[in-house]
Amino acid sequence: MNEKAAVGERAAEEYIKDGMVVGLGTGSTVYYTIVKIADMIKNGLTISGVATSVQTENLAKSLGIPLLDLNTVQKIDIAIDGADEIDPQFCAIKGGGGALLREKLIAKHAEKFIVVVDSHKIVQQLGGFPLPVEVVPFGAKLTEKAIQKFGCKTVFREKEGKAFVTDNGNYIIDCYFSRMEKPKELAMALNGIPGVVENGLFINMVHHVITVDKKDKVIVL
Ligand code: DER
Repeated sequence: MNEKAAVGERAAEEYIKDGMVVGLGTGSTVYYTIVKIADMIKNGLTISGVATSVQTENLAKSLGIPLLDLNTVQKIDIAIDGADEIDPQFCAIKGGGGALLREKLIAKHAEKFIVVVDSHKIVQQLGGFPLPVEVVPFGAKLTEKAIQKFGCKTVFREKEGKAFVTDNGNYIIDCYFSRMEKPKELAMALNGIPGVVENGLFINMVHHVITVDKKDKVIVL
């Protein structure tokens, strides 16, 4: 079974209604949601999208999904996105694709935030996946030192041998924690460091998770 396709498409079928403003996530799982939405538009659905990355913006445009500038939007009815890890309390780590800042902004302002993940993303405790932290380039090495004080190994993300730069012109530091005891407190503390723009911990934001159970059945949690 292609779990990504199954959960991605289910999200579109389950939640997307005529007239909605839809937050379009970033990544290989929500890709299937976006393709399904385009298909539904071809069959008469009317929605507008707000994209969480340039990558998603290009994908949506290529599929004929109408997009709005986020600053012209009064309300986001629903946002659908993937995640790198999510625990039973629906705390998630996102940012594997480097889009966490725009994803978190849109998720926060959406009336409903849906996460689509294949089964191996469901974990009992966060931290197996490194936590992405977006930092401004100015003083980034000093910001990294401040982040390390939280007990993690840090690696500046690279792409094709050069520093990875986000859609917002910032760097990503991937933070490896042996155990992530208190994600909520960690998220707040990290954002208190001057130079940190945002982190990939999505706490108390997820309304529903669509995944696959042990019997290969798509379920909505
Ligand atoms: O970068 C992100 O936050 C993505 O949503 C990521 O977390 C999920 O990407 P995937 O669906 O390709 O695994």
